[in-house]
Amino acid sequence: MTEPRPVREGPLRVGMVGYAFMGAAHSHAWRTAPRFFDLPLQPTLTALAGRNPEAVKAAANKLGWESTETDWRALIERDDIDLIDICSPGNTHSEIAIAALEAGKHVLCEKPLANSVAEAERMTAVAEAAAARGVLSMCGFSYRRTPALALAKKMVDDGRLGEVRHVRAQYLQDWLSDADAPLTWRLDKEKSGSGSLGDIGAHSIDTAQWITGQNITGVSALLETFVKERPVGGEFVGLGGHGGSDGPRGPVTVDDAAIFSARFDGGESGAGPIGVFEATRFALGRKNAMRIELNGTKGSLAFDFEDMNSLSFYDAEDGPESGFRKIIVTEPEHPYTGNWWPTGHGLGYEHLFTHQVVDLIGAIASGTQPSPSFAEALQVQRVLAAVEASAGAGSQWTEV
Ligand code: SOE
Repeated sequence: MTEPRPVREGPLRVGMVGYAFMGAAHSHAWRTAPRFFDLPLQPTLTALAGRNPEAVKAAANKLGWESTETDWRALIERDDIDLIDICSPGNTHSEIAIAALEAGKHVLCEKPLANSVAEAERMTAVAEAAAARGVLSMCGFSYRRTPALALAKKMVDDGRLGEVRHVRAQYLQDWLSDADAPLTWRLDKEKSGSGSLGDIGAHSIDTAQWITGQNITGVSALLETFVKERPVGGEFVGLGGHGGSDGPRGPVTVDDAAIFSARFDGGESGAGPIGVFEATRFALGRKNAMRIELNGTKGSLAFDFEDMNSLSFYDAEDGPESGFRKIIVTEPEHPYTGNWWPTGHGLGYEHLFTHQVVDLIGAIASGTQPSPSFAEALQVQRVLAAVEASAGAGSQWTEV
């Protein structure tokens, strides 16, 4: 932790790299945060960077950015930018984040932090040196900012579950079930680092470690690529789309699905839970089922993002008539929700990103390390690497 510094006030001038799915979600967050939260620093959408001049201008107009750059290096050189927000594919993260931090810009970097442990280690070393100079960084594990998951963490911290014995985490989507869905950058290992594992499994890993306050220490894993070649080009819709069955096809170089079992380090008590994880884009009918269930010595918690405004809680102390009860996480006392709508008027996916920038702005203003830090994201990266190593060695138990 860095020592708290005097509270800063004024603008926080943001420069963002990339403007697709994550770029749109982050733009919405920067625009919306000051309208619903009292912020110590006022974000301005100062400049957007992308390689194609026409496309980046069109995106800037649509998403509300004041100016554009066609090279991220130019963004970093500008003295009217305080923070670089990295929303480009994983293979670009380390170079941009390191250059930005060394130039004295705060950094928000999409997850997973990098495409390899070596890159993530370099980023973390630079981030720690920058933090000593008051230049801060955070990785965008946005699900931490889901009110129901933030409440789950609080309940675990408050001891409502007792000692956690089981972690059961699944991240299920189905947008690759169509064998003719196009070959996009998310299916290219060079650009994305890995497939379901890093894109969505990373969220489950981070969420599980954060809620339990424990690190994963070892894994045994299986990875599978069901569709080995996909159409090049084609109609791209949302994350997937349809590429047509007759044109040229190229190789899918990442996993379509990942499953692994895991041990946790036990934190202060030493007796850690065991975990089961599953990440896939082939679970037909499951659209964004980011789920986690925890069973402890005193109770259980269950969450599914497809019903994101609620959390299920089983309290063993309720006696023989007890059952899972559904907490609608929209009360003013619940995390983040008091700044939005009256009780019962739920939130959506975009709110996670708004909460993320609210927390980041608060940390920058007070000079404290935001979480997840690059060091926390490096631990997730190490778990991803252990999963790949284990799967490559016939599911052999692999220490993180
Ligand atoms: C971003 O946080 C992200 O992980 C995307 O990269 C996934 O594709 C999405 O489905 C969940 O959010």
